[in-house]
Amino acid sequence: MASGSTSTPAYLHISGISIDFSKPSKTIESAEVRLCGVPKAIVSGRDASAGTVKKLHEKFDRPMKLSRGDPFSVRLYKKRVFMNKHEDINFDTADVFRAWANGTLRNHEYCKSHGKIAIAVQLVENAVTSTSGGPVSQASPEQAVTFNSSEETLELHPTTDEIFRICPRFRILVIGKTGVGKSSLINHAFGVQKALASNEQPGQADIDTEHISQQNDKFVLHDSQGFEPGEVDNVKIVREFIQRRKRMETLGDRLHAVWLCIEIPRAGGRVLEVGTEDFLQLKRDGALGNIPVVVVLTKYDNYIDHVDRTLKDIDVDGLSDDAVKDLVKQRADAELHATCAQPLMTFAGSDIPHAMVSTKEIHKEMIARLIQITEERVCQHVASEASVMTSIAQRVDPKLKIKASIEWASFLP
Ligand SMILES: Nc1nc2c(ncn2[C@@H]2O[C@H](COP(=O)(O)OP(=O)(O)OP(=O)(O)O)[C@@H](O)[C@H]2O)c(=O)[nH]1
Ligand SMILES: [Mg+2]
Repeated sequence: MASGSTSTPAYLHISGISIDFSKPSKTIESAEVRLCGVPKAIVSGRDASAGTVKKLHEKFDRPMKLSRGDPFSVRLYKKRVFMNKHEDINFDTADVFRAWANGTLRNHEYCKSHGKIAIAVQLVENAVTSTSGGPVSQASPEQAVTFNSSEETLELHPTTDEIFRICPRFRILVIGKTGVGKSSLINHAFGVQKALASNEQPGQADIDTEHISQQNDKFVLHDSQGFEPGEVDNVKIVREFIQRRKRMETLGDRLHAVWLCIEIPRAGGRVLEVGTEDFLQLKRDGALGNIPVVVVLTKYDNYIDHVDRTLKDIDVDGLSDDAVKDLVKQRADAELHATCAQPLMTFAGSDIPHAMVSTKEIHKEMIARLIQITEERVCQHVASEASVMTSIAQRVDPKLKIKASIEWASFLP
């Protein structure tokens, strides 16, 4: 039977999964599905007498909710002699949605082959149960919204389900002058290709506009164009926005963090300008409340290139390529400490952390560090639920998501 659906739904639910290893080449010990980095073991269908696992299948009593941009994979653990050895089979979730919308799925199953392994993912659209615990039914997206108030919507996982209900998205305000690298940073941090709608020109964005990406709907972005020296209007707009969001009733509507982006100045330039100082002063004086503000110093790689260019022959004589790289990094970090980190700490104090970033792949860990700093502050100053959403929304470091789900589990009764 074809799926019969012609439009692309906002969500699909995964109601079960089957993995067939019956072709002889693999020696699989166990497997799990991983949605947004949160693992769930596939345990049914094991035949202990058979030695190695030939088939696994799992039916989820509470189907897992799949959004279009969610990372979804199956992890296979090889037999014990290769302890800790695993292999991830990633699914292209956009393709899953496409296949559903095209009506090409047989029996509502999305099938994928990986070498000699066959995986079938059973899907339902907007699965709901009745409060009486009756059978699973299917509903249109509109119906599902109505059912939400009176009936239980089936969700991802007991733990993440609870988090999504309390705080459906990580809400962040990104401030920075045009060209400092806001959109590029968001794209890398949250794994999206376009952070802002294409009809919006730089500088025209309204701070109240909620940008939600189809590729990752776990975060909502507000955007502001930074502070020009001597111009007080934008400081006022941002302050009022933060105060307005602070008064909102639900955690999901409140702002969870601010990234104030500043491009690392070229040698001799000042890191803080008057408008930025005015904003940081507000934060320091408590006028913005608890909202975590992280200063993000962008385009670190440009500074590395600059230091590299200033090296003299005598500095690098006899050094290997790696040693030259280390030397450049040490010099850059020492200079940036003196010209950026120190003045920032002196002005902003220890309550306003900073992180340097670059969107170049080799500096990926810098964005992971920014996420980690942000997550810690959100946890301390906003709410643990929002900090878990910070980790779930990011797409830089899968380990953070697992940590988030484990930590969240300890909050539950
Ligand atoms: N070298 C380098 N270039 C970067 C980095 N981040 C962004 N860029 C480049 O800087 C330019 C501006 O980046 P955007 O992300 O569009 O800047 P923005 O702050 O969103 O600018 P507006 O949308 O105009 O406000 C682009 O050409 C990016 O490719 C980085 O880490 N290193
Ligand atoms: Mg932009």
